[in-house]
Amino acid sequence: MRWETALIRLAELQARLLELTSAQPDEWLYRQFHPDLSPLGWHLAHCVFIEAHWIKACLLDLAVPTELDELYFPDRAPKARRGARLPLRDTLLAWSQAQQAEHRALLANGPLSHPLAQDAYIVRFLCEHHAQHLETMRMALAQAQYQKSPDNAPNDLPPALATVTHSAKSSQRPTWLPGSGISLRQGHYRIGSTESVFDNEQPQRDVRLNGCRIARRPVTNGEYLMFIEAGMYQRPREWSAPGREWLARSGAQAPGLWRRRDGAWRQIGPDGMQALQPEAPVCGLSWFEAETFARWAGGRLPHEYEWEAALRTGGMASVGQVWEWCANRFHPYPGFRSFPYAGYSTPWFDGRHYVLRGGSRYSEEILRGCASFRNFHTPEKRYLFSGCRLAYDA
Ligand code: AVJ
Ligand code: FE
Repeated sequence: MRWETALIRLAELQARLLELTSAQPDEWLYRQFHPDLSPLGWHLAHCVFIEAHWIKACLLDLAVPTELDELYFPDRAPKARRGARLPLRDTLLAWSQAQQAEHRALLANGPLSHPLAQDAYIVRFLCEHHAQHLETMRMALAQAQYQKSPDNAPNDLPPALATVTHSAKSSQRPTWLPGSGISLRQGHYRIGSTESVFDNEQPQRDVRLNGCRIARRPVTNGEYLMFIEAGMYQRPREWSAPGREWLARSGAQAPGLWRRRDGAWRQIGPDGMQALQPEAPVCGLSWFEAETFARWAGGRLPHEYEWEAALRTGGMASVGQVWEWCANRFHPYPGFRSFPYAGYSTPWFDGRHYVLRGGSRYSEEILRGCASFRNFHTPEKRYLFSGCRLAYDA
């Protein structure tokens, strides 16, 4: 990518981080809306700090004060302590804006000679890094909205019975129409990317797939309602052993971003609460819910390679509406080498993280609908903008 193009993109993402943070009430910059999510102010400052690390310290060999390391390197600062240690609003915003401008100025004179500057690599990496933090900030905002909008009918029918008459619906399952999906023939498919800034998408290679059918679109709210109305949250025996344990522990009765108001389901997003749209992709699922739903519907989750092959084959609709949980765990491709730092992927090849593909409607455009991009999270998370897609053996 041209250096100038990468710089324009970086400036856009910097501005978006600053705008999103500035738009929040004071107290919201410091609050942790979920134990696994950092305060909004921390995300902004972390992104600024990471820019300084790569541009000043690594590329230009400039001295960078080390006293911020303890707060803004994620592995050094426990999430619960981040809010209390952040500077006050005005200082935080002014510092961020000034640092961002300084970083742009340092890059403005053209490509630097450092190897990491080749093809604007580190600038592109920063853009993709910031884009992911922006989405996490939107997840935190959705949690804020969730807390602001409690269910308003506590003595209402239990959730499984709340929407329509239960008995008529309970035996219904989404019907898979043979031939309606994308047919992936047995054969070899290209996986990974040579252009991606991320180490975990490389090296690119061909893998052999057995062939499968994969739905053209993600599972919808309407289809997921059938799963709820069939009483699946009340039937632990239909879940896998770890799924059952999660179900008991979480007390879940519906997707993590659903609320019940006036006897009907609503969807929570970063901007507030909306009526649940039956045709829209279901959003806010844990991997356990996605996996159990797929089995109940007579199918399974796709392996991430099947997902990638199907996207490249064409015909997959609504990509970029929700992240889609895949069947498999996050793992290194054969010949994996970590860059630009070991912490981006390597710690998460721990057997606990599952892959998500696609991108959500709250993802920045540069992340959305990319064939090779691999997101990864632990399976109990349900504050993500996450859904799923059905696959079937051929
Ligand atoms: C790949 C989205 C799980 O946000 O924790 C951001 C990306 N890595 N800064 C995360 C990331 C370092 C990562 N996810
Ligand atoms: Fe980060």
